Amino acid sequence: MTSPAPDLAARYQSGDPRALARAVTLAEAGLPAARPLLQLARSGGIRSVVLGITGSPGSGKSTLTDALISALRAQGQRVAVLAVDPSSPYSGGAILGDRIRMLRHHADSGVFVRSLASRGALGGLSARTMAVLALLEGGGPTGQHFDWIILETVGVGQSEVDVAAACDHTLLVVTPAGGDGVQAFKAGIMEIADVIAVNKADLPGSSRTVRELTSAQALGWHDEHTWLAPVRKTIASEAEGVQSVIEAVLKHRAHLGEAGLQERRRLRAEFEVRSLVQERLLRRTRDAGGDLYARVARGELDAEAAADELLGS
Ligand SMILES: Nc1nc2c(ncn2[C@@H]2O[C@H](COP(=O)(O)OP(=O)(O)OP(=O)(O)O)[C@@H](O)[C@H]2O)c(=O)[nH]1
Ligand SMILES: [Mg+2]
Repeated sequence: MTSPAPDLAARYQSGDPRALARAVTLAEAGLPAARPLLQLARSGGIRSVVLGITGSPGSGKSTLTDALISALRAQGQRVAVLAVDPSSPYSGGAILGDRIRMLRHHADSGVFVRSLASRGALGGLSARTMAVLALLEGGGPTGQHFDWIILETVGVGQSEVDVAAACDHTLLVVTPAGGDGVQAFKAGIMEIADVIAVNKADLPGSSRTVRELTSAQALGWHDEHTWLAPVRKTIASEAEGVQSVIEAVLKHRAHLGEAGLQERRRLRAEFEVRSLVQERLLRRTRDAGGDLYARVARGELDAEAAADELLGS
């Protein structure tokens, strides 16, 4: 078992980027050596705007992230980016491309970029992603911490629901429908978005897409307290509309308030712990289940009894 260098915690707390990188590696691997660092990290409380970005493959999430980094840096904000590759065929070479693009921020000590392979047992975001987010928030003394942490994931399968559970704010990136026909938005997607960017607004159909989104929101149940995700047009490749996205996120943060933010953090912790429970249960059922399944298949044991046996063991 790897244990951290004795001074790792001290270097991590002092804001040493190499210590942070090492801590992230330990947490990503799920090594016990990360646990004391994580406790340190979490004792620092809320210091960062944790923004999840999701949306279909190719919608412009990485381009927008890159533009957000530049805009935030221009305002003196320190930014960490975590790109989660759900290991789907969609994003095959894209992570490498993203890395290259973000290299222009590489020499900037106010920017920290890291890619993670998603090893979530269910193909979603794993508890390890949550641990890495906590490390990013907790590193360095106040003033040298990251003001913003951006989590980019491809919106496939479970991951876009997970991203909402993992972050303070969720930015959904969509693209104009183009041509004819009403754009179909995946069920549930409107509920998880706190801010919506209609990116590629240089392409035809963006105004109609904005209208479709806002009228879909108006149809849903809401009262005067309901947060309706602001819909903003962006041209990420030209860095257009980026400031209005930042303002919309901050408006959502003000809407949440201190109590709302604390509640989001509690939900994030719940998500993390439940992910760990799920992973462990899946591992246990995979490792211990072999013969049990054959017995169920042969009619020797009913499935409910097999489940009891696995959970009780
Ligand atoms: N026309 C136009 N193209 C854009 C815009 N923003 C991004 N793109 C292009 O869209 C393509 C995909 O952009 P990415 O930023 O890689 O998209 P992504 O959502 O991160 O993609 P995945 O990570 O693979 O899901 C690239 O070729 C970008 O240059 C935009 O505002 N307008
Ligand atoms: Mg990308």
